[in-house]
Amino acid sequence: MLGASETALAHAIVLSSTPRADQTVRSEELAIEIRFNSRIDAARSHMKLFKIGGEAVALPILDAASADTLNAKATGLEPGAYRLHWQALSLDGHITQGDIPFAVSR
Ligand SMILES: [Cu+2]
Repeated sequence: MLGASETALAHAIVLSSTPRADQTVRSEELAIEIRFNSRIDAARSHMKLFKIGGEAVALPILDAASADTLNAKATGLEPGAYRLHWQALSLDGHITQGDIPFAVSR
């Protein structure tokens, strides 16, 4: 079990992401990639996309180009504010999670 203090000391740290936090994207489809500082068990990790004021959609995790990334695809993006929630299991057995806010504009 993870205590609150362990969760705060996240082992899987996001190094970069598409979209970046607070980025505005203009396309209807978005190839999502989150790169971590450690190897990730993609089969036991999750992503969920929340449209602010709208519905939440679970995004299937796609086969990743490398072992330290999570990939997914968002489609049918309408203009608005979004929050991408991720939960990742790193291979050392620790679960970490976080949120990436972004916006869609035409
Ligand atoms: Cu860890």
